[in-house]
Formats: sequence, structure tokens, C-alpha cells
Amino acid sequence: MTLIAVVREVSAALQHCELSFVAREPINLELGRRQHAAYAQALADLGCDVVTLPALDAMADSVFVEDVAVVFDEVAVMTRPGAPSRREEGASVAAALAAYRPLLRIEAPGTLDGGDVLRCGRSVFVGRSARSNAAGFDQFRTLLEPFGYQVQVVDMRDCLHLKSAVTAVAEDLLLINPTWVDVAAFAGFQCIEVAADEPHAANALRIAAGETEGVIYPDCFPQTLARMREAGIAVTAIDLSELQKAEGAVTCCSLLMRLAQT
Ligand code: CIR
Repeated sequence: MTLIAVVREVSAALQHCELSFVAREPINLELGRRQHAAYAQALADLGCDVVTLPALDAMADSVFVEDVAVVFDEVAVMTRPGAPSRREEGASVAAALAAYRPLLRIEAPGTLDGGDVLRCGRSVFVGRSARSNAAGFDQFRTLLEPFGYQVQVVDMRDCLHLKSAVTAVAEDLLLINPTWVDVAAFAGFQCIEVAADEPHAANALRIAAGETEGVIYPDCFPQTLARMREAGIAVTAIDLSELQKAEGAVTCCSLLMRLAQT
């Protein structure tokens, strides 16, 4: 099994990104680009075939490719991001994904950010955030049900996306901030809670490419990182400080898709 990771180089306009729950700080663009390159290298080291799209300098948030599409084994759903400034980012991602998957689309008035979608097997959790609306959930459910996915809407608070609050770090094991989303919404899963003074620590990127399995994770949450390692998770820790200033995290910088070996 091959795992493709689609990433996009950092926009020269990153400093002008959307921000919702973090205060604006100066971003060191060159450092951000180096950190992004190290992120892409970590994906490659974990066995991914990395496809790098060129930067879109007019679109500040375009490095966060996760928000414009959600890729399943059967199809990819092009989203309609909740932030109007981000609605043009998807076109070139769609062109790249079309080589691998049939494309479906969320249409107006629906909005959905890929950062709000957590897939665990055939269960798909979607966060009721400021970016994803009821029309978006309804369309998403209608598009996915024919493929046997169960789409469930989850309440959340105080953060940008569902995956700011909860991500999967192994089969049936979640990393979660219980103050931003209810653990009860994920009955049936085991959970590692983030350290109380590391609220932003719930976003981890799980890579399971055939024999290789690991998690890419920011190095700025040492207590939560230790909890994952204690649980036996192989963590690759990276510095992502400049993209975090743009309210980004590790899941949002890539789109992963499995390719059956031929
Ligand atoms: C935004 O507010 O849309 C960007 N500045 C950050 C998006 C991060 N995306 C993600 O976590 N999936």
C-alpha cells in the first residue's frame, strides 16, 4: 500500500492569514518554509510519497490544504471553506486530486472545513465549528452514506476546528482535549487526554503506510508528547512554530490518501 501526501509550499502572504482563537504575531516566513520542508521530510521518512504543489502567494492560508478537501478511499470531497477568503484555494488541489479519486463537492450554502472532519474507519465525525454549517453536514452525509460511512456531528467549543480538539493517534486511540470537545461523543474509543496546560496539544498526524506507523507531532507540547510515548506511540517531533502562529497544526498541512498497490 502506498500513501500519498499532498502538501503545498508556504504562501508569501502567510502573515495575512485568517486568525480566530490566537493573537496575531509576526511570522518568520523563511523559518516557516524551513519548518514546512522538515514536515514534508518527516512525511517521506514515514513512508509517504510526497506530492508538493507550488505556493499560491495570493492566498495566505493555502499551505493548509487539509481544509479544502477530504479524501476517502473511494472518493474525495472538495469542501466549501467557511472563511470566504479561502474559497479559491481548492481549484488547484482538485486538479491534483483528480488524478487519484473521483471528486464530489460541497455546494453553497453549505460550508465545511476539512479540519472539522475526523475519520475513524467508517465513522466520520464532523465538528460544529464556526467554519462548518448545517447545510455542509447534510450534504457531506448525503455524499458519503452510499459508501457506507456514518457521519456524526459533534459539538465543540473554544477552538478553530474539531481536529484542534481531537485526532486519532492509533487504531481506536484518540488524543483529546476534553475541555474543547466531549469525550462522551467518542464512546468506544480509548483516549489520551492532553496535559491541562497544553490545550493546543490534541492535533497529531497519524501516518499508517503499510508496515510503517507513526505520528508527526509538534515538539512544543512535551507533557502530552510524553503521554503518547508512554502509550507506545512512535512520535516524530518537529518544530512548527511559524505555522502555529497562523493557527495551523500538523494535520492541516497535508492531504493523505491510500493507493492500492497494482
Ligand atoms: C485559518 O484560519 O483558516 C488558517 N489560518 C488556519 C487553518 C488551519 N487548518 C486546520 O487546522 N485544519
